[in-house]
Parts: sequence; structure tokens; C-alpha cells
Amino acid sequence: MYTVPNLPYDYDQLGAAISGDIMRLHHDKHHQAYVDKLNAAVDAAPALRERPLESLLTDLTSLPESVRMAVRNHGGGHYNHSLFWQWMSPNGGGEPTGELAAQIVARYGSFQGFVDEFTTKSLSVFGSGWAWLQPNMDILTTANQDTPLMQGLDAPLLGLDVWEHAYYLDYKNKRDDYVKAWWDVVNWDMVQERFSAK
Ligand code: MN3
Repeated sequence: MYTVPNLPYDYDQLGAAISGDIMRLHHDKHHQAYVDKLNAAVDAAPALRERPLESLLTDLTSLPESVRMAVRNHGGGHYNHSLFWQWMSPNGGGEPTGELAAQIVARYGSFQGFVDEFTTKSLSVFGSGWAWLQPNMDILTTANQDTPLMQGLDAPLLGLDVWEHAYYLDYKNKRDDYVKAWWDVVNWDMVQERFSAK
């Protein structure tokens, strides 16, 4: 059975950027719903339980058509959100260091250049979706709960949820204010770990 992982911090600890009310709703209700529907999908196709979630998402066309869309949406939702909670920290913000910082600067001219480009792409997502930093330093966006894995790409180093459910309670329609505040809680230690492990 898939389960929602506990937050690595308290609901209220990202408060200046993301309120406890949003975190409770987003983690306890939205993520739980993805997990429940993913479990229902694999109950309907039990052979899928033999494979790790990453394997399912990387090769959606190998799945029975009857559950493919459910795994795409809800498996993607579970995968993305399980990472998203870790990509934020009450001690977050600041800038990456070392080789990661060097590669960001090599590609985007400066850390601020990267922030600006990632922000622009995040704001360009029409409707619901995500923005990603990839190990090759590309910045991508996906719709809905799609992940880069589904496009045959590497697992992302960093991702930002720009669904309205991620910010509307605090920011109403002001996605730009949400993205701006989010940089203050980005857990660069986690990004660094994923970069080093790639
Ligand atoms: Mn979300």
C-alpha cells in the first residue's frame, strides 16, 4: 500500500511563505487523495505492486490501459508531492554551493539568472502543473501531475507545484507572489543531495 509520508517539519513551520492551513489541506487532503486513488488503481491491476512507482511512471505505456491514466495522474501526484515536501524546509532559502552552484551559474549566468528563468517558466504554466530543474540544468514544465520521468528524462533535482491548491488560500490568484516567497523555503541541501547522487 502506498502511504502519504509525514512532513519533515510541522505544518506551520513554513508559515511566512506557506501557511499551516495550506500545508494541512495540501498534505492531508490533496496528497492523501492521490495515494488513495493510486492504491485503488493498483488494486485493480495487482501486478503493478511488484514494480516500484518510478518504474511505473517511467514506462506508462507498459501498463494496462484501464489503469494507465489513474497511475499517471495519481501516481504522478504521489511521486511529485512526496518530493515536494522535502524540497522545502523551515531552514531553507539562500543559494546552493559547490559544483551545483557552478553548473547553475555556467548555464544561467548567475544564481539570480536561474531564479528569474525558473520563476518565468513557473508563471507560464497554463492551468495546473509543475516547474522542474533537471540534472542537466534544463528548466522544464509539465501539466497536471506529469513528471519528467514520464518523458524518459532523469528524475528532477527540484520541483515547484504551481497548482492553485498549493497557494490559493494564501495568495488568491497571485501565483507570482507565491513563487517569490517559495524561494525562501527551498531546501538546497536536498537539491544538493540529489545532484550529488545523480
Ligand atoms: Mn499539489
